[in-house]
Amino acid sequence: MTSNSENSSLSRRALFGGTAKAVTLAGAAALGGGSLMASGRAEAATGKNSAEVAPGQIDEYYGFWSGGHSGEVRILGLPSMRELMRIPVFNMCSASGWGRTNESLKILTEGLLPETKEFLKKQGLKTYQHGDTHHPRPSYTGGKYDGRYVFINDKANTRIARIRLDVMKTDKIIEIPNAHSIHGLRLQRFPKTGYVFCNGENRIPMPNDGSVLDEPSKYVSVFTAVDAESMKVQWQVMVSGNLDNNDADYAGKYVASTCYNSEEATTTEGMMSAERDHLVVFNIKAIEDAVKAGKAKTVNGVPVLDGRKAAKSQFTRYIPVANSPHGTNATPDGKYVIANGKLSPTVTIFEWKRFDDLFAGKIKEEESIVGILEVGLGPLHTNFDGRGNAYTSVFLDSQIVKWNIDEAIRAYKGDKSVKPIKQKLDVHYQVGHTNASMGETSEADGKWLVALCKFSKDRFLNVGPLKPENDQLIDISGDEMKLVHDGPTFAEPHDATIVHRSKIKPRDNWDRNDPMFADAVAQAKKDGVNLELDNKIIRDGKKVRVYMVSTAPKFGLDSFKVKRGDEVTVYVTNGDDVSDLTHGFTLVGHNIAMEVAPQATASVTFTADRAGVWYYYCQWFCHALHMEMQGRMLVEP
Ligand code: RUQ
Ligand code: CUA
Repeated sequence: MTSNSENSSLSRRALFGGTAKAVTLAGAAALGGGSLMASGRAEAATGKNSAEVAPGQIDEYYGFWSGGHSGEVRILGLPSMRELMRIPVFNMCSASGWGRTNESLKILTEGLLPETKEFLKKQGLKTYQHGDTHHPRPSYTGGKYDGRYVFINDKANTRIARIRLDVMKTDKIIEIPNAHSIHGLRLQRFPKTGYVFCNGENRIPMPNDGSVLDEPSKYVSVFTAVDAESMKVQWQVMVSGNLDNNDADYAGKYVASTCYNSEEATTTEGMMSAERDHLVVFNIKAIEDAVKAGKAKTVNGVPVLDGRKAAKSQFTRYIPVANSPHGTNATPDGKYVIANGKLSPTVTIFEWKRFDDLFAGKIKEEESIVGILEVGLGPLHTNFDGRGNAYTSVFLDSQIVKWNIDEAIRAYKGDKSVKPIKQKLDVHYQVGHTNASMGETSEADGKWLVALCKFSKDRFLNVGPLKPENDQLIDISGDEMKLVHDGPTFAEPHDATIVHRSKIKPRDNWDRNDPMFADAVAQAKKDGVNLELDNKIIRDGKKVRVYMVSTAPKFGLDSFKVKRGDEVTVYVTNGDDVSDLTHGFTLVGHNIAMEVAPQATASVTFTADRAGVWYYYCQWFCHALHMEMQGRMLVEP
């Protein structure tokens, strides 16, 4: 029915209709023409902070960067903005063998739903091959980073993952039942993490088994709480509208989430038609009590409560805010939470403690709002310096807007003597998330801010039609923000968290008792093999287990022989107890490569179905004789 031209004339009408929404969208459309970027380049300038990290010097902060649709997480050093490491999470990694080794495949498969496993098997796959990471969040104890984990969502395949900060590797991945694409992800801050709060963005039928199809009024979206230690889903709450971003308070009582599409429509126009959407507030205690009292229904093994608007439950409150809010950010003093307008040029400030009265029925929804401030076109996310200032990323204006929280509240009350907006800084271009050093903790230190810009356009050498994003570093230590660095990044860091290096203590070498390779240790024990000393081939019917120790520059076995059709598992243990001495194992022509870091064991299983001579070699440069670190697999026909 709708041809392309009808679609485009319809959207043109919407664009030039003259409303605030239309202006917002028109800006987005103009982007394609490149006419929006009138702002000149901000000159690099040095504030009282020095962004220079000389050769041999070490950064003061870790930055945990999402890798967007690359499916990974990256570690950057700040202020240098140097990329230090990539942590494969939902993606397959050619270098480390993530997605190919037995250890990583276990993590990538064990948390999948049974029907997903079945579906993937029919596609000839063991797991999803990609992911879309947005929100990397380090764990808390008492509102401060505790250096245990980073959690991250996968919007594409409705999963969440946990990364261990002692080894900087993913150790758990689970798929969330009853939800459809996990977008917002934040953590319980107090007393500790605690729960991982996951926003199911899209609305679907529950259960989504084909019995309901094109009846959107029957769809729901769900809010999920996962236990951070066991990585098991604890409970879910059904919600009206589409959940976007959430944040938790500093008291362990509430989580707030922006929620768009109160219209519950399935078209873009429909989703924008109402003037107001919501901030949904979740009452953790009320939810826990109801789950304990058995008031939840069980769907796919999970207790589910009805927190939809019409249910008028004690689990949720729906506070009207201007159309399609996006980011939700809790202030580090523990007092406020801010919803960022997106289609409205405003940020809305709510006071956490008023939610007590709201749930007690003593105040109306709107009365939990203590401020509304106009910041510019397209506010998306806000972060904090711990000195009472907020920094909001404004997408369409391509600016970071610095404003004072107390003054914004006073201005809202009618005080005309204050000017809450302190500065607007051009960024390049179309900024999404912004994050300040320690800004999501009670220890916000106000030194650095990053602006994760979605477009780089003219800022770098032209690398063809696909351009990098631009992650900019801003010094916020003084009265004025100063742009100090441009950092090109590949698809697509949505969000980042900046953690002082004192909070994280990674290991140098693996512990031989690490759970990552506990299965290999257990199998070796059964085979009477000492993984650290023995080079052995164990035949067990058609299964062959090859154990070898790699010590620079030699594999424990120069060759091993198997029969065509054998199921072969190769276990390589890195016997070098030397920092930074990683080995690898690449088997030519077999789709096999794996990383074996100091004191680790890694393993891979395959069918030896190609008769002949096949070399394996170490792909991680380890020694002057690294090229000679090789051996042969001999496959009998
Ligand atoms: S959302 S650009 Cu996926 Cu974090 Cu706001
Ligand atoms: Cu071992 Cu290269």
